[in-house]
Parts: sequence; C-alpha cells; structure tokens
Amino acid sequence: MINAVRETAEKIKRLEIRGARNIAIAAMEAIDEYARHTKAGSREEFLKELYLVKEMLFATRETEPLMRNALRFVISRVEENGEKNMEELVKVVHAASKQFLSILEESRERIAEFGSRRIRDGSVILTHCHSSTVTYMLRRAKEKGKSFEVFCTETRPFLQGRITARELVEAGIRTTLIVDSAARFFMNKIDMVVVGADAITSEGNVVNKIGTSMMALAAKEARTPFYVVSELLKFDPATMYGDYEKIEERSPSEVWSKPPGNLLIRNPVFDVTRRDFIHGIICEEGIVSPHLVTEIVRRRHPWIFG
Ligand code: RI2
Repeated sequence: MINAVRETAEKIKRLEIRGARNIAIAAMEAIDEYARHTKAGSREEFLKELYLVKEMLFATRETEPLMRNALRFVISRVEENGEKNMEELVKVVHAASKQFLSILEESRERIAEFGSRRIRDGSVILTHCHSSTVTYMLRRAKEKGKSFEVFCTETRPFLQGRITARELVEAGIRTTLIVDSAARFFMNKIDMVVVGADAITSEGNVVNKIGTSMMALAAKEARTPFYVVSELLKFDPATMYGDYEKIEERSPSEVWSKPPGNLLIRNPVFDVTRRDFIHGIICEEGIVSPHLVTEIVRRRHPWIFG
C-alpha cells in the first residue's frame, strides 16, 4: 500500500494534483487508504508507518502548510489515543481524516458566503493563477445573481490561469485572459483583486503563486483593494516559532524546455506578499485584517499550534 502513497506523492510533485486544497484532500485520502490496508501488528508499528506516510507526503512540495496541518491533525489523534487494538486505531485515522475534510469543506462554504457578499454589482475583478477557493467564491457570487466580470492572468510558467478562465467561462461569468505582465495595464479598470493562498505566516504575510506580490504592488499603486481568499487552515505554525516559509523552486525546464547552453534559469513557484499590501483575508471567520490573523487562527483552530 505504500506504493499507492508513493503514487499520490508523485502526482503532487508532477503537479497532476495541484492547488493547496486538492493536495490536502489527496493526502487525507492517501493516509486513510493506507491505514485501512495496514499490516502493522502493534500501535508502535502503526505509528511508525504513519510517520513514514507523512514524511513521504511532506517531501512532495515545500510550501504546503495545509497538507502538513491536515496530516498532523490525523496523526495526533492516533498519538493521543491510548487504544492498542489495531482495528480501532484504523477507525481513528478514518474518522480524523473525514473530520478534517469536513472542516475544510465548511471553511470553503463560509468563505464563499462572506466573499460573495463583498463583490459589488457591476465590478471588475482581477485574479491570478488558479485557486479553487477563489473560483468557488466567484461561482457563488454568480449564483446569487451578482453581475461582475473577471480578468485572469495566464500565470507563467505552468499556465494555471487557463484553468481559472475555463471554469469561469463555464460558470457563465464574463472572463478575459491576459498575460501576467499586463496586470498593471488593466489595473485602473479593476475594482478588486482576489487571489488564493498557499501559506499564511504568523506575521500575516501571504505566500501565493509567483507574481502575486507584483500584482499587490500594482494594486496598491492604483489604490485597488487586494484581498486574499484563504482558509485559515493554511496558517503555518512553524513561522510563529522562527522558521521562514520555504519557497519551492522547480525545474528550469518548466520555463524553457530547450534553452541555449550556459543560460541560467530560475523558477521559484511562490512569492511573499507583505501584510501591508493586503486589504483583508477572506476566511472562514469572516473578512479579517492580516495583522490579527494569528489570534484568529488560535480562536478557530487552536489545534494548529499543537
Ligand atoms: P486552492 C496554487 O498553487 C496557487 O498558488 C493557488 O493560489 C493556491 O495553490 C491555492 O489554491 P499550485 O499548487 O487551495 O498551483 O485555493 O502551485 O485551490
């Protein structure tokens, strides 16, 4: 069964499974499936196996605190449970992974409600990359009868913006695709920028797809409100205790498959948008200031701090 986990891990690495939320869901399914097929004979052995699954999934992509929080949530339930019976322990993993998924689902629903209320009729919205949380919120606004249009960037080098474009067009939302570098050109027409997040740090900074911080700069210069749409579950507790959020850097071949020899290419996948550029984080607690995010996470999901 470890091969099934390895397969999930490979899919995450290759971006076949992508987006923080989808990655966390895949990790929950993988650990649950693994537990159900375990051959471990004792609680200790079982825990060792779960740690192995965790390490394998943690190693896939560096900037994925949602997945890390999800796996810690499940494994801590087994650690805290004195049960020695294997069947019972497997049930603990199953129940905890299901519980995490339902917390994630509930968060998305609440975000869609709060975020869709913030959208004004007739507004023009700009988004970057593909965030399933953002598109869900936009679709909710459309369902509620709000009239608005969306500009989305194509998002080099992996072009996830096309996924956003397709989803929005299918939802009947007037959508315009632009190249990333056209963001400032259109900014004066934009009423509101909304982006997703991969990580939220203890200082209220947000890590999201490369280019996000440039869009935030452009938005600030044009005095356009810039919102992050994210579950608080993407908060990284390690940043509270001194660690920096690691920024994944991927293969140069994603930028240029056959470059001239000796050319150096860099391909960081995420960047950090400082809290001063963020109007608000649209999250499961409502629309909150990034300055307060640590306390709000502590109130809503105290377990994240371990
Ligand atoms: P949801 C994506 O990263 C984007 O940066 C997006 O904003 C973020 O994940 C959150 O996506 P990648 O996995 O969790 O495509 O909202 O590198 O779907």
